[in-house]
Amino acid sequence: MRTQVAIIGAGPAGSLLSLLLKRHGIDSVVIERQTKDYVLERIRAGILEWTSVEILRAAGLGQRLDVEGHVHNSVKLAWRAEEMLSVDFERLAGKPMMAYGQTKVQQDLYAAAEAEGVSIIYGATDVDIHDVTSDRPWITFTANGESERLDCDYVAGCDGQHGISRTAIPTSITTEYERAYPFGWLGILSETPPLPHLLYANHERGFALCSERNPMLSRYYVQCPLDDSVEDWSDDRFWSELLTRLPKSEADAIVTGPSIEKSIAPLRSYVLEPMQYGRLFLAGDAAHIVPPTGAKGLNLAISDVHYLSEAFAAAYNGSANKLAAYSTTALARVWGSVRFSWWLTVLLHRFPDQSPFEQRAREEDLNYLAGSEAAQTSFAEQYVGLNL
Ligand code: RFL
Ligand code: PHB
Repeated sequence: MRTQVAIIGAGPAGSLLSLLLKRHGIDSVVIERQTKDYVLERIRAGILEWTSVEILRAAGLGQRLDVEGHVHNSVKLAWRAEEMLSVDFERLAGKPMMAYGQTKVQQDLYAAAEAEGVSIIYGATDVDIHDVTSDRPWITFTANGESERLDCDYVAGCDGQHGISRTAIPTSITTEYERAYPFGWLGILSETPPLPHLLYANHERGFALCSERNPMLSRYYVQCPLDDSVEDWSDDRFWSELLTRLPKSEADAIVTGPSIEKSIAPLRSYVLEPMQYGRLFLAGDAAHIVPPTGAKGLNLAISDVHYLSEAFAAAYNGSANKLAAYSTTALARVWGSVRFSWWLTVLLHRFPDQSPFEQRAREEDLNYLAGSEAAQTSFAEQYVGLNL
């Protein structure tokens, strides 16, 4: 087989990249380890920056998003079980954000890929990348029991946190930046009406977050110890813990019900530099991970592939400058979100070894945010997403 761009991984980064390339008349083949249903069933992100909404619309994926996406003009922050702040995005940053689940984004991407004849090979194993420092790289993999070879001009590594693309870059030329956090998020979905706004809470028992997927589907999270398992958390225990961590007025407004999904995710910040080696370009979680506080992971995957598709288009039109600058361009935006999600994680969680001094300092950070329009403007700009 031969194509122009071989894309490894058909998550949001890989499948969106294939569509954006198609818009530029560039062919690609996407190689995905999992089945299509497996990818579609993963419950992950829920919040789109306005920049992401615009990129998805421009890629022709706006139809359902504009009907089913819920535009939010603000988020609320709560601390000390009583203080509350609502940050007004539209007024302070000039744009809102949108609640639209990653599950729906992925469904829209696969539907568009199918309608437009993008080639996605599911269930591929033993994927390996060869000769990326030559101008004729190639990929090998096994699909349907057959060994396959795919020749290409470029390789896009969009295979997420546990992918293999990253390992094709020699460690002698890379730098890894990492921060692991000593807690996880226990998340549930419940078929109950959500709060009308997003709410992040710092409480002495730990962080809590109220979010949504649609008018009859709520998404809630509580900070939990890393070694907890979902079996430790009955629905009753979850609701009681969530409600305890929220100010009373918010807790009173929450409608509880049976959970339909429950999972625990560890929190981690990670960046690999550079995001390029020869003709291999990394995008999305393959190159960087952020803790979910601040909702940046999916949005970075989207902005990375926006930059990468523009750079490939320019290269096929005879100008390689954007492709040479891709890693630097993408990393500038990545670090903005890495810093913001790290800051918000530290601000809102309880660390097992934190001192009373650190907690008071965090509360002061929140008091300052509440009292300063300049601080809220800075928060709003970063939450709704920096410009491309
Ligand atoms: P993905 O989605 O992991 O997709 C990578 C794909 O590559 C495949 N793959 C391989 N394919 C072939 N060969 C191999 N060797 C392969 N190895 C892996 C995988 O099967 C997969 O299909 O990465 P991508 O496309 O970069 O997208 C990144 C986002 O999925 C991720 O950043 C977000 O989900 C993070 N995230 C959030 N991001 C937000 O912007 N807003 C949020 O509100 C938000 N909430 C979250 C989140 C992530 C969470 N978890 C569980 C990690 C909430 C949670 C709980
Ligand atoms: C979600 O709805 O899953 C969500 C919302 C906000 C975050 C993280 C996750 O910061």
